[in-house]
Amino acid sequence: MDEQQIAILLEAASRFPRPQGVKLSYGTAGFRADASILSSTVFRVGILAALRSLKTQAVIGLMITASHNQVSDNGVKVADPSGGMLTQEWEPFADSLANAIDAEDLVRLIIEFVKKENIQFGVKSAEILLGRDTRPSGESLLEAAKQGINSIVGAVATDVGVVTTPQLHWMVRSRNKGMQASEAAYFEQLSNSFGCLMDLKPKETTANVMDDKLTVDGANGVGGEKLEELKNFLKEIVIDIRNSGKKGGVLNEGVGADYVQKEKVVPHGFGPNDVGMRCASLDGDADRLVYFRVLSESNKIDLVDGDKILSLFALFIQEQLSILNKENMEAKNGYPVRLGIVQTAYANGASTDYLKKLGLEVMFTPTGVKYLHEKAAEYDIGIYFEANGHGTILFSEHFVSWLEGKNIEFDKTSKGSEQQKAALRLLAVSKLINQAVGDALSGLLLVEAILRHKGWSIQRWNELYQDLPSRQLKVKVADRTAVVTANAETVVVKPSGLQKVIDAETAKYPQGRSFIRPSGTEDVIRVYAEASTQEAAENLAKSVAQHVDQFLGLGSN
Ligand code: G16
Repeated sequence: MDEQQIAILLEAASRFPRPQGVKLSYGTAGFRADASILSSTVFRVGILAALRSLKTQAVIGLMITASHNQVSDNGVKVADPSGGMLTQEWEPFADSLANAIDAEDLVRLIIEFVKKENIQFGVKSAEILLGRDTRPSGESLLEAAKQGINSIVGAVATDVGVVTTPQLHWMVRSRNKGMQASEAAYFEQLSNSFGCLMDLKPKETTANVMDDKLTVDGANGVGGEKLEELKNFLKEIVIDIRNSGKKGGVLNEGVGADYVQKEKVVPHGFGPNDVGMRCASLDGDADRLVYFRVLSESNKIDLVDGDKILSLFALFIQEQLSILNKENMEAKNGYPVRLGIVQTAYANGASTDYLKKLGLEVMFTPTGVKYLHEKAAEYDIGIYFEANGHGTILFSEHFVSWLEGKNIEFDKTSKGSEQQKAALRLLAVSKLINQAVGDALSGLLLVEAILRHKGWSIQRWNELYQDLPSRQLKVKVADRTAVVTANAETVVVKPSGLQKVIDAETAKYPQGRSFIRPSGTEDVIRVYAEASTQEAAENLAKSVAQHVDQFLGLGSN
């Protein structure tokens, strides 16, 4: 780094002083906090993104969002060249940059890191795609990010405007693959592959057993707005969008996937007229998706969560593979496709049992798609989902090339056969489902395509297995970092003695299971409990929360 670069950085950094007494950490999905204290953090992440682009010689993404958090919060996360999350190896650097005391300290850290990583300046320019969700604080924070990027000589910031988080990740991935990265290209890819799956529907299910109409809760965020545009490209599907933010509702307040999944009640804007209908809910930046059915009992829903979306996808993929393999496995050149499932400790126990009964390999990782994604990428087809509705399906490049070759072969030998249709369906899924990150819009279209393929109603889908009753609570504590967990967050290592009391509480309930973990996006400890009845799950969650409070809390429970 030359003197001129150092001088530019010092000058720019002095315009973004760090607020006193705030310690931030990169967390489950980037930095998140009250928007009013984030300018210096976002400025510094702008610098980090530019350095990452120089290091990888590829396009990097920077997204301003706090996803499911309240509207007054905001956050920032970085997308790597693959379109996935920032490599975990750089997270400690992100932490130290965000917490650098002043401009001099910041520049010292940058110089050290540039040397350690051998980042070359002036060889190639850096490019960063910038996106933001609809939060009112987004515009000024985006400006801070631009200034961070501009303080690295040769770095260019391209503002793609208001987008969903998965759209930005998709664009980064596409750009680095030399493909079109516009929003129009995204809508086109999703609608074309959805159309392809519709064309390949078995004839006998075209007489509809299901309702064509889907009603979507847009969380008063960017997802509803984008779905309004996407639906113009779609045939064979009627989508009614509510809570699109146009009528003045507040982002994530009594609406959205996080609210619906955690509280298991109808979101605002839905009511008795919707009883029995197929409904879906997106979160604030449209990377999570859950479905639900309004029950006649006031305010209650049947929740169809990420685990059930995962199960539907797994079932469909497994069916297509078995059609394909009928011929393929008997032939000498059969491809032993490795299909893997990845879940977290939040997965309902009944979903894991169901997936295992299908004969599938199920793996567990800690919470956060960055962990699930990494595991799923080890398979030819890796399906990962968190119960909260965040997930996707990854197809290895090797498997996609094999499928493409197979399809050409079928064209010559058995055009229009069931095997060819299965190959084409799998290829369409690999294009429809976002390969970069969990995406509520592409996930929604795949659910809709599979339900139409099978002629299933939401009720039929929900009957795949019956969820064990569960309850989630949060506990405010003085310092959430005091909780340290192990074994994919199922065991508390610190504070010592807490796991013992959780075990003792859990043992009191048939089919009881409970764990706690520090949130990576809010200042709380999360408590999860599952048991054979709803009352038992509630009681177990409550007593574990009380113990957490006694060990670490503010004494409010
Ligand atoms: C983010 C991550 C998700 C994760 C969630 C957990 O969601 O992207 O993978 O499940 O955080 O949050 P916490 O650590 O607070 O439990 P989102 O939708 O807020 O970006």
